[in-house]
Amino acid sequence: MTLPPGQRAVDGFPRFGTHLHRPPPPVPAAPVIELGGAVTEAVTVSVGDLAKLPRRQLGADFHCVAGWSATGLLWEGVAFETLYRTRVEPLLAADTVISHVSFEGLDGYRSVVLLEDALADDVLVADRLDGRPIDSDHGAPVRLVSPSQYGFVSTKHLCRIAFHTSPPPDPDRWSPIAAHHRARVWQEERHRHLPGRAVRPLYRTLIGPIRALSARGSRKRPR
Ligand SMILES: Nc1nc2c(c(=O)[nH]1)N[C@H]1C(S)=C(S)[C@@H](COP(=O)(O)O)O[C@H]1N2
Ligand SMILES: [Mo]
Repeated sequence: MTLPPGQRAVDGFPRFGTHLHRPPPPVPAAPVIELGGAVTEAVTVSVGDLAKLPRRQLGADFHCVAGWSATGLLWEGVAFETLYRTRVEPLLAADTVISHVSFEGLDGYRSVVLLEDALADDVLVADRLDGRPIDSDHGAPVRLVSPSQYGFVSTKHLCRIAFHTSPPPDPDRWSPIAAHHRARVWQEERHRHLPGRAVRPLYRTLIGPIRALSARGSRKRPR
């Protein structure tokens, strides 16, 4: 099994976000995803309606920027491209050129990617993992999954997608661990200002403690 540079396989699929000990947000009774930003009119798509768009399955490994990889996951959902072409493009004015997309979670989390990366073939708005509805640990009711990019791109508990014609303001811009704006795992694009290799040793020492802190995350995935 080949993993991207600097990654190591872990057992199972830990809950391993930046939220650590915080419990996952409750799932609303009638969850929706808001489509907003540089659209002529913001709309909401119910998660139920989303699931009726043409569906696809995706087998992939999942790579956290801290260096662990969960292998052999099976996701199911709707390609982001399908959502974009059918629900977003009709809302764009003729002279609007989208360059960036942000994905926001019910817990206030947000990731930003280039539109061209979001439209890649392996980017899904997923509602199932390994044959079951996605549980709260992994992003219920729906999450983004972009396995060619580091895990921080894959916003869980997705509730809003915003479309931008220029890079949205980034409060973490000057942080040493500011997210790389492409975050491609095979290019080891971990951070914006630091070479990917440079942070490997530090992260490696943190994986154990982070995993322990991430209360529900130490559970092994049933096979
Ligand atoms: N809403 C939300 N999404 C999130 C995060 C988060 O804290 N909140 N953490 C990100 C990070 S850093 C990683 S590695 C993955 C972890 O996914 P998992 O908890 O399913 O393992 O979720 C990403 N998506
Ligand atoms: Mo991560």
